[in-house]
Amino acid sequence: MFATLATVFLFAPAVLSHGIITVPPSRAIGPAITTACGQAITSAIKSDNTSYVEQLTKIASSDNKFDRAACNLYLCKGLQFSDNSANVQTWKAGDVVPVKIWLRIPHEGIANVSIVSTKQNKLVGDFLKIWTKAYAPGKSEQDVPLEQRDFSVTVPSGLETTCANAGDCVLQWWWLGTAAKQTYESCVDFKIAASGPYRGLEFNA
Ligand SMILES: *[C@@H]1O[C@H](CO)[C@@H](O)[C@H](O)[C@H]1NC(C)=O
Ligand SMILES: *[C@@H]1O[C@H](CO)[C@@H](O)[C@H](O)[C@H]1NC(C)=O
Ligand SMILES: [Cu+2]
Repeated sequence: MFATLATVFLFAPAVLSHGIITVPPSRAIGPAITTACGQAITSAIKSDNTSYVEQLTKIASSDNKFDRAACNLYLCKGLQFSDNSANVQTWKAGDVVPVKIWLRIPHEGIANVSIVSTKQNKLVGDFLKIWTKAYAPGKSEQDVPLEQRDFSVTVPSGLETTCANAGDCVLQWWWLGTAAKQTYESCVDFKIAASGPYRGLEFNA
């Protein structure tokens, strides 16, 4: 009995992998992802929200409810804005945003943090963080340098139009375990607060 339990615990981390943004709150499942991506993807993310995209792609290929046009697994793992509209961060240029990653299982590789416009799945502006090597080394979360999983980013200027509306942009953390060939993504929904000369008036209103 004990041996069986020990075995379960030893093997659990290999099944439950690998990383997700925990601060600010990141995109999670809801009814919209089931409509777009099918029940199999929803169930997979429900059982492990740190899983990698290649695994989800495989799962999707055997679910005929997977809608390729509506579900881009390479953008926030297919997680949908409409399931997360209650969790939108409001930022303005210059804000320093603390970001925490739960790096459940490391796989050494490369990573970056960027703003992505969701309509085009395109990078907006420069990378906010970039690791061109040696991201997430070691065997357990403690082996990963703290600055790779607990850092902050500064909200750039110039997003006032592109990211004015919730759902148009996400803050995306992207990580590729180069040897493992596993891609991880996690997204935070945000909008840029209206700013400029009318700020005082709004305040008084
Ligand atoms: C991810 O799953 C963990 C439990 O394993 C949970 O505590 C956390 O809230 C989930 N995060 C998201 C964004 O779904
Ligand atoms: C940064 O992340 C994107 C995904 O948004 C990825 O396609 C790209 O290869 C990464 N670039 C670098 C230099 O890490
Ligand atoms: Cu792995």
